Amino acid sequence: MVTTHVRPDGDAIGSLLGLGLALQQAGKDVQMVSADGVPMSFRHLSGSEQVDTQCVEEVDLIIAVDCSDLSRVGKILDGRSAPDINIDHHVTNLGFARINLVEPKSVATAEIIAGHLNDWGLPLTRDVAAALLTGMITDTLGFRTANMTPKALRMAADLMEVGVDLPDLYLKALVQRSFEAARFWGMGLSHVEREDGLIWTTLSMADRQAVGYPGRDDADLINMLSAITGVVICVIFVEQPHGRTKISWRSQPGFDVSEVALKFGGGGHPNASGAEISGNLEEIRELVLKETRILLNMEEFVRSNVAI
Ligand SMILES: [Mn+2]
Repeated sequence: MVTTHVRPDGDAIGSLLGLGLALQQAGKDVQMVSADGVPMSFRHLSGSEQVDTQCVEEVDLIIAVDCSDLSRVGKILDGRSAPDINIDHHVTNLGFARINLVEPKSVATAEIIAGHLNDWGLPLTRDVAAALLTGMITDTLGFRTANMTPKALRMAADLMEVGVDLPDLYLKALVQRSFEAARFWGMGLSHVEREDGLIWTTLSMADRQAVGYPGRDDADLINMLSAITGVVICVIFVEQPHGRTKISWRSQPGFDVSEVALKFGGGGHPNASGAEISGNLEEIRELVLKETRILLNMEEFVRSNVAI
């Protein structure tokens, strides 16, 4: 079984399909499992129709991809042993498996898999390349995040050489939006707030229902907020059922928001992190903004002193 994290993003699905299909090509009997299925924006990828939301059969080996800790895998592992293999690029990875292949310098888990396929004797077919390239495109927002490397660009080129259509993958994974998502953005943008370099907004359950947005995520609004001029750190609060709130942070290089996310039981990357907590939305917002302000002021203090 190959599995990935709850609320899968493009790297989760791309890594799941890329590794799963490559193992199948090599003659392995593979089940690909994602607790929350495959989001619409990645269903064009070959193999996505095979992905189950639970594992029904006995398995000999469990591989988790793009998961920083066991809780990210969701209910799939209930009653099963911990994963045998953990392949991930999150700096906060807890090394929860028997074998842990964690490469934080990789821009995506898909890049790690692409880089090792040959070592593992696995074939790079067009379907595998399309899945892995999708993982790299999405985690780097189209090769423009601060962690981009020449190595990653060369890897993307190698994946293109196999014959995948980069502009088409790019369009489907990153650019296209549903009408409902656009209206959901409108909700979030209408009450965005700013305080110096900190910007934040909230998407409530009522907002989601009003526009008919089907997901429980922020429809990637965070990426548009982080593009606003002068923003150093942005935070988005997405209200969830059962009194929970999902929080996402994005930051400029030099401001490690994964530290703040960890304080709230979450994790991620220095410039892109998340957490999910229970409690009163207003109280959560105050608490999270307070901790985020501390990070912002602390880092700015260090920077101004270095500048002198
Ligand atoms: Mn990833």
